[in-house]
Amino acid sequence: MFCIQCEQTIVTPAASGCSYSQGMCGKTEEVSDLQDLLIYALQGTSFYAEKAREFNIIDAEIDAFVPKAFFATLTNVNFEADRIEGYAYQAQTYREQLKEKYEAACLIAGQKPAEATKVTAFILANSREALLQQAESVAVNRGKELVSEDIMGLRLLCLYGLKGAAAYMEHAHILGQNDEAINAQFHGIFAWLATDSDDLGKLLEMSMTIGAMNYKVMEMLDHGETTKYGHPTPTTVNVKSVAGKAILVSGHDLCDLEMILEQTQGTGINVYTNGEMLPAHGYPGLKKYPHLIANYGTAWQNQQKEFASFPGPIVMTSNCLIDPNVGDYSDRIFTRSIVGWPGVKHIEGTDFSEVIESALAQDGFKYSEIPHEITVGFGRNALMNAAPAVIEQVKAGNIKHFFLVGGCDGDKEERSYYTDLTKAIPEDCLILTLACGKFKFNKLNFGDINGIPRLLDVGQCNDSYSAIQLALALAEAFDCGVNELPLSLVLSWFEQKAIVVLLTLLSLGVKNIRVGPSKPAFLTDNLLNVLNEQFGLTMITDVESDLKTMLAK
Ligand code: SF4
Ligand code: SF3
Repeated sequence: MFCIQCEQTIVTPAASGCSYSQGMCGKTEEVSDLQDLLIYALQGTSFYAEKAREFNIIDAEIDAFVPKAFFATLTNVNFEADRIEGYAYQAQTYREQLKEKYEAACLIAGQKPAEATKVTAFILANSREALLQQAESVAVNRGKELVSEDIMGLRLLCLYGLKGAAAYMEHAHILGQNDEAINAQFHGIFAWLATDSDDLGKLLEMSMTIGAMNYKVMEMLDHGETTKYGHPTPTTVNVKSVAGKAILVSGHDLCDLEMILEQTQGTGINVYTNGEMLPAHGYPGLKKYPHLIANYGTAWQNQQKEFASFPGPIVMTSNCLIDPNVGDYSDRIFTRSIVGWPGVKHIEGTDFSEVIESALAQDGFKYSEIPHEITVGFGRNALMNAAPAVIEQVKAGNIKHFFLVGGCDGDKEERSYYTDLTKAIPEDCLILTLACGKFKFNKLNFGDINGIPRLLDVGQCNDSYSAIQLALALAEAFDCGVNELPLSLVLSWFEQKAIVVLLTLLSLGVKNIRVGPSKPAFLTDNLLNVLNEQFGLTMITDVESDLKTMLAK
């Protein structure tokens, strides 16, 4: 096993990355190895998906499958060996289908078909034992002895970045969005990564291409969310429990939440959001349900404690899932889509009656707590509507600086930096936030600047596009580049979605981003130096000195 894709990876003097029998996240060696085989098999599918396009052979089912199955290998998504293995065999079947069609088209056109490569000639063994023996040859760090750590780090940066983009593609697909140009580019990049390039320049360029592609993916995702559920509007959300039966919905998938809200109408069951589902309260198409009652808990790393004390079923619609056996709620948590944990009930399709039955059979909350309200819903449209007032306050000297403090949450103690930073940001500054890292400070009272709330919650990590749009609008209003704005970005990373959002920002030319709490273990010091020279990217240090530097801008 070798996996180094997330912030909690095991790094010791003897090992860089999770490489023993189990990853820090609970992913077993077996699952990790099967995930490597799955990725390799998918790259073979992408190879022929790209080639077949030369003859306009496009298969929508396969185009949807590849990013979805790739998403299953993202941190804290799928821990089930059987399902990962099933996806790998499916990828191989799809590869052969496309190959056949492509070669037939070549024959008709009198053209020589592309020669088989290692990845297209690879045949998955037909037993688990034999598969696991094959895994080492396709591990994500295969051939590490042949290349420098910098090259390997860049390969992984590209692979993990593309994985993040695949996750966002799948989120967009669920919302009914699809873009042929993105699909074609995605397959091309995925197949290219399987060639194991050792060209530093090309790999760096590819990382920027992935970031730029992801910008289009995020735009598509934003379009999907806002056409389906309307533009989020500033909305207050209670973060305390309300007496009554309850269902908790976590993850990023708004469609699942909508189905649950529809199916629980009139049952007396209250629906709570958790983690990255919090921004759902801002969407007109979702907040119209009065039983979308409140938000419960904080970010993913606290779920074993928080889910354990939730008196109803929990639905995990996407990342991030951690071991449900620790908090002893594995019999009342349900997974959806690509998410999986051995022994946990998985729901396919659109029928949530099992979840509803589970909610009715459990106690629910006995008492209502005294409400505590926070405000969400500063999506793209709301930000644009607020922009003239914000610009006026900047011109009047009442708003001096903007901070975007966003990204993933996590377990490490150093992450208190983000709480301390937001507390220390002067009162004449606005703070934009997005993704689950916001739970480090979103219940604090930041007040307002002449009616403009100082903390603006833009939404999920999926909504990074909205924050970029505000930055572009401000730059236009002040007739300068984004880098000239009094704007500082302080990001927190944990998994591969954050990696691709960072690549997107870099590909857009955004400079001087700070990232924390620690550097991705797959990035060498050399690579960080390159990113620092080209983009001014730095790691966070301490609140006082970082703030001083940022405010001096
Ligand atoms: Fe380790 Fe993270 Fe990979 Fe899990 S996802 S095995 S914690 S690097
Ligand atoms: Fe959080 Fe997983 Fe990254 Fe969507 S839910 S930001 S960590």
